[in-house]
Amino acid sequence: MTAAVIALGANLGDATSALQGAVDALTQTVGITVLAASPVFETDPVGGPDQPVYVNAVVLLEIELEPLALLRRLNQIEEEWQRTREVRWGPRTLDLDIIDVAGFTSDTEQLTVPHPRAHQRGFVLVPWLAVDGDASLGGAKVTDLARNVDVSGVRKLNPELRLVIAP
Ligand code: A4P
Ligand code: MG
Repeated sequence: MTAAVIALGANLGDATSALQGAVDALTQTVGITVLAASPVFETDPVGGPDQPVYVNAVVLLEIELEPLALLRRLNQIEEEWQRTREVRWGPRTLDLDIIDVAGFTSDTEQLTVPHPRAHQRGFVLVPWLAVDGDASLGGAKVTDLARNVDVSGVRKLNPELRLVIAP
């Protein structure tokens, strides 16, 4: 069993349903156990064209799959939500990124782990800390990383929305 951290994001269509749908799909995948999910955050878009606000969350997994098999499964779930890729950092119905996999690194275009931009993105670090206050990334504490990042555009939904992990 290997620990893995996944970031979820969406800003088109019924974005919160897409995040919940992704958690449901992960829960139903052989070789994946969803251990915990952060609350859902509303976040101002970073980069890309003028686009709607996002919802973002982070889930903690235990995987018995190879990281590339996990990536393929994430891409499949994105496709189930009609994910298209037109503009870099553009709006999307569902984005599932592998942030970190315990004991694993990869530096290819197909799969870069740890995720090369996670350490500078409030929309990843803040939800991650909300589900794991002791998290670390590439040898740094996520609390320390978050101190050096502008997190003003990251807001918890009110009332708080938690993704449900079905048994
Ligand atoms: N790929 C390589 N490494 C990974 C990885 N660790 N996890 C490859 C997932 N995929 C990885 O992915 C393009 C290719 O990256 C895939 O084919 C895969 O093999 P993509 O989902 O089309 O691209 P992306 O997610 O748009 O790219 P990128 O550069 O990872 O995006 P970022 O940096 O995550 O930015 N603002 C807010 N507020 N919230 C957001 O969620 N997201 C982005 C995307 C921009 N601004 C945002 C948000
Ligand atoms: Mg992505």
